[in-house]
Amino acid sequence: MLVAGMEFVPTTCPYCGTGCSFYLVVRDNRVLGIEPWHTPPINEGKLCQKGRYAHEFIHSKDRLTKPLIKENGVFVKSTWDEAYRLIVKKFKSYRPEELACLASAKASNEENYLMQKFARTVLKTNNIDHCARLCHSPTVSALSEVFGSGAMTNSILDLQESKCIFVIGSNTFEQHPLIGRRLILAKKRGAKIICADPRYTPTAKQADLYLSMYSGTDVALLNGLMHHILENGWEDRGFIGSRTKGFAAMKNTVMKESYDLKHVSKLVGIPESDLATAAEWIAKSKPSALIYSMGITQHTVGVDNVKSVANLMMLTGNIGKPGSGVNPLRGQNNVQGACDMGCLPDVYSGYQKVTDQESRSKMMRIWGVDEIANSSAGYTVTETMNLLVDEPGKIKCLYLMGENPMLSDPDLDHVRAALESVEFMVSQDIFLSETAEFADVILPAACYAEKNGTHTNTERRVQRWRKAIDPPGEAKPDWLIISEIAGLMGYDKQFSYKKESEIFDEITEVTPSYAGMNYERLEHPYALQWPCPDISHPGTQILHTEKFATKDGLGLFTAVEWQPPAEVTDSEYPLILTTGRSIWHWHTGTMTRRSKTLDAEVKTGWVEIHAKDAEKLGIDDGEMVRVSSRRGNIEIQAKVTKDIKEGEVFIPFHFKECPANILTNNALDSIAKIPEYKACASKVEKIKR
Ligand SMILES: Nc1nc2c(c(=O)[nH]1)N[C@H]1C(S)=C(S)[C@@H](COP(=O)(O)OP(=O)(O)OC[C@H]3O[C@@H](n4cnc5c(=O)[nH]c(N)nc54)[C@H](O)[C@@H]3O)O[C@H]1N2
Ligand SMILES: Nc1nc2c(c(=O)[nH]1)N[C@H]1C(S)=C(S)[C@@H](COP(=O)(O)OP(=O)(O)OC[C@H]3O[C@@H](n4cnc5c(=O)[nH]c(N)nc54)[C@H](O)[C@@H]3O)O[C@H]1N2
Ligand code: SF4
Ligand SMILES: [Mo]
Repeated sequence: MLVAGMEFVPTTCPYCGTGCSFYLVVRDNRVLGIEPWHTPPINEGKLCQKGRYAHEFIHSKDRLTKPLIKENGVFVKSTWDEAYRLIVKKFKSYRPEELACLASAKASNEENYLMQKFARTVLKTNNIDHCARLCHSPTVSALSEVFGSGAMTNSILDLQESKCIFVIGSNTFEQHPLIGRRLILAKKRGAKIICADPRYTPTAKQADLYLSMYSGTDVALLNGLMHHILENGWEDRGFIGSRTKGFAAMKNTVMKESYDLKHVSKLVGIPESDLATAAEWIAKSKPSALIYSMGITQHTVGVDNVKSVANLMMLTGNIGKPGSGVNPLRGQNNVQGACDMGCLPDVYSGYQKVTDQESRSKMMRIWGVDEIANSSAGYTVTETMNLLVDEPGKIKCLYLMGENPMLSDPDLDHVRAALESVEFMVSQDIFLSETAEFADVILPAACYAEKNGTHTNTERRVQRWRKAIDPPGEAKPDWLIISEIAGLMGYDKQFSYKKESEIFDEITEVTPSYAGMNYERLEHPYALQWPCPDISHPGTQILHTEKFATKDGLGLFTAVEWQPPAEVTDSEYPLILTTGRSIWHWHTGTMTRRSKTLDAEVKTGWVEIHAKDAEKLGIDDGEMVRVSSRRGNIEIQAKVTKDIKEGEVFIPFHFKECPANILTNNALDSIAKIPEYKACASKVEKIKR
């Protein structure tokens, strides 16, 4: 569309997994602003503040515009030729097991697909992972096992059909604001909203029933609700009998005395009567939906938490129907896609296992190579970081695309030690991040407005990015950089793409759930939701309607016992620290802190502390305090409030001058390998000057 010399380019928001659409307003190769695009169904032209100002970082003066090579500790501008020559020489010098790649949930499906293809065909390693590990890896592990598919079962619009929405460990109004809007619309249509969170968040404030719980007590809470439902005979026997297995063992566990409401109430810190009300609403509302996010997954018991959530919704027959479901809200704009594309150490695209010989042979055939990475799973990013410190020399080389672990991984002193022990590291980013400082070569990438591609939102909807302007200076799209390096490593035939749609066509060839898609079909403002198995298939809004995606078609109940977090409070560290986000900022701040509007609203971090705890410590609102854990300490402003549970403190992790991750615990879930960002022991002190 062209108006008075201005072009309106339709595209999708680069921030969160909601996947809102808008127009970029372009003139003279510059993005001037953002205008609403009303047709796409998710946001109907509405945007949160990040989407509204998603153009402001694009033309930042400090965008990377040329490759940089570190010489004697200083970054020096280089040509692409020089940078590529060095990278190829180094990559060729390592054995497959000495290399690891990190893909990016900020980049497109095409780019992520190529990154894992590069790792597996060129470097011959399965050591590929990305930030989903820190985020929804328990969802992928647990829901794949119990439902046969790790994705959100229902859709964003579908939430409006619900009669009761149970939000647990998700601050939907701040982290997925345009999904939050659907909660309000559901509420207007009579739905009851329940919110379980240790903080009285903007989401909790919209709820009809707020359950103020301690961090790390979710399984106890969920088992308690199931205990009460079973005690009252409110379970859906028809659904349990025809669609599931494993019920008896699950029932034996939740019916233990330790999960009756009296015991649970004490452990989780919620009045018995509120627990009883929640159980009754969830069981009787028909349909009820459940939404969860990081409050559930970021624990050493993340997988248990997700299985427990699945138990509750199967028990009440709330799967496979409109307005129901287990709805993990995926975080990054394309974290669903980066997982779908196989940027995980154990699967190719479409979750086809690297251990499966048939899948492996198929990949080799379509990729046109005789050899790819072996058939055992590679290392997760959290394992890689540990190995770098514990067994130096085992992994020697890192290729990172669009990730900033030096602020986003737990226990930053540990991360620093890990990055310092890497022999050769490439960081491909749009900015020189805290992590890029450790690199030997930095490659300048194009951002979302400067390339074509697709990305997949939290409800499995595959939507287009459309190129509006050229990248700054000599920056290139990630897909082109990866293809050029592959070409120079001797794989020019396998990476000979001229444009993004050619990569997408290959994705649809190897990935059954995307098989019926192409760029032409995705031009429609509604795009398509996977599974979309053939070219006439309309896409899928609700999963598991007739049967589950498991081998026998049944949903699997699991007996799950509550376990405390890896680190509990004591007299030295008496406060539970939990971490998370603000509506105004994005993760490590590389983009939002370069947006003048967002930065003007919230300039730095804070620690939320309950007024009674603050009073005991003699701390005033706004005062600088020291927060410590067993791993380190930071100085940060206190926000004294009644909107957090007593005994608990909260810090957003966006701000490099007061980084929450100095404090967090690197203890991992044994299956999903996610760190426990949501509960560790801490103390808050006045700073004596
Ligand atoms: N503005 C903004 N939006 C974002 C992001 C961002 O950085 N900024 N990041 C995106 C990404 S990648 C993700 S993964 C999502 C995350 O989205 P959310 O998971 O909604 O966000 P968080 O703030 O990490 O945590 C959610 C809530 O969990 C609560 N919580 C803490 N501990 C526990 C617990 O033990 N149990 C329970 N039940 N709740 C607990 C916290 O108080 C918090 O309110 O947001 C996405 N959206
Ligand atoms: N304490 C604490 N820590 C957490 C969490 C928490 O709740 N608490 N949450 C965790 C979660 S859920 C997540 S998802 C992670 C996120 O962790 P990260 O993914 O490391 O964080 P981001 O800041 O989103 O980093 C994305 C990087 O990509 C770059 N980028 C943007 N667009 C492009 C592009 O098109 N191409 C390339 N090459 N680069 C691009 C950005 O500049 C930035 O450097 O953080 C985790 N860390
Ligand atoms: S809700 Fe998410 S996708 Fe929508 S505008 Fe806000 S950040 Fe962008
Ligand atoms: Mo995330």
